[in-house]
Amino acid sequence: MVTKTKTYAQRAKDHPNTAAKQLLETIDRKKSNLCVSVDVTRKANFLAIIDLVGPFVCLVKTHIDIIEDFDHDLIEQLQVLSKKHDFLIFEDRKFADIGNTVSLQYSSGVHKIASWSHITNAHPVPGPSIITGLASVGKSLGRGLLLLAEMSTKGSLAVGSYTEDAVKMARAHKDFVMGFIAQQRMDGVGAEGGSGTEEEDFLILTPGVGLDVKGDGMGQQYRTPREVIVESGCDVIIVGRGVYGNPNALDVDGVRRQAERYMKEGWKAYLERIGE
Ligand code: 5IU
Repeated sequence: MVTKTKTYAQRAKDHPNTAAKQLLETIDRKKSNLCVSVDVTRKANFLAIIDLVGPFVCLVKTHIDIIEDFDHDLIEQLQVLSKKHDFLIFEDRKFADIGNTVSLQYSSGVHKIASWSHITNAHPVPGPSIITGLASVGKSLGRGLLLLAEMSTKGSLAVGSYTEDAVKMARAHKDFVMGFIAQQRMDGVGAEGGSGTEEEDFLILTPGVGLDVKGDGMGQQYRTPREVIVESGCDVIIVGRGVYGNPNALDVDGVRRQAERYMKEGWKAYLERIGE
């Protein structure tokens, strides 16, 4: 469990992946391991929420394809907010096709994800060619890829040998894969002899985090920041509705308050984990 007890700053210092290094540096600078997931369908709401939570997050997670009035100006404004508040951008695209197709989905179309998203993610289901396909676009831009090793939903099939094989795929492509979407640390998973390797430092970003409810009635399962960061050794908590509530009746002070609350809980858990 090497990376579990190291500080974010120590890990940032010699991380070989540009996006991972940027994220670890941002976490350390802002003392925030909170990523807010902004799953709303109107551009104005999307930007308003990001401007409110910006001071409290290291990362903003997007689902750009759900925005009904998407335009290029939205991306420009998102980038302005990313500079203003000092956070990175993670498009939660969950690529899942053959290498050639994902390289086009990543670089082209309406959204041109690779041009603005520091981090994106992919299902390992097609095998290693999904990584090489995405790397052919993103690597030279200094982007990072997260593999979906596990999911937070009830009955997820991403368990056991599937998860182990995802970790093995990542180990073979450390130049572009910076970590996992998972529910626990992956150190040692799928490794010979069952131990983690000293030289690998995959970041674990974890959705399914909430302080007030345990689920959403649609399969989502929530755990607390402490369970995620201390007990499971993950690095970044991803929180959506727990922060922004009802996007159609935006409570401006409430959003700010919840973002600060989750940021503080996430940081407190991290300090406990590293023994401070
Ligand atoms: N998300 C999950 N669970 C997963 C993966 C992604 O919840 O296993 I992979 C996404 C879905 C949504 C966000 O965009 O993270 C969680 O939002 P809520 O905190 O509102 O449930």
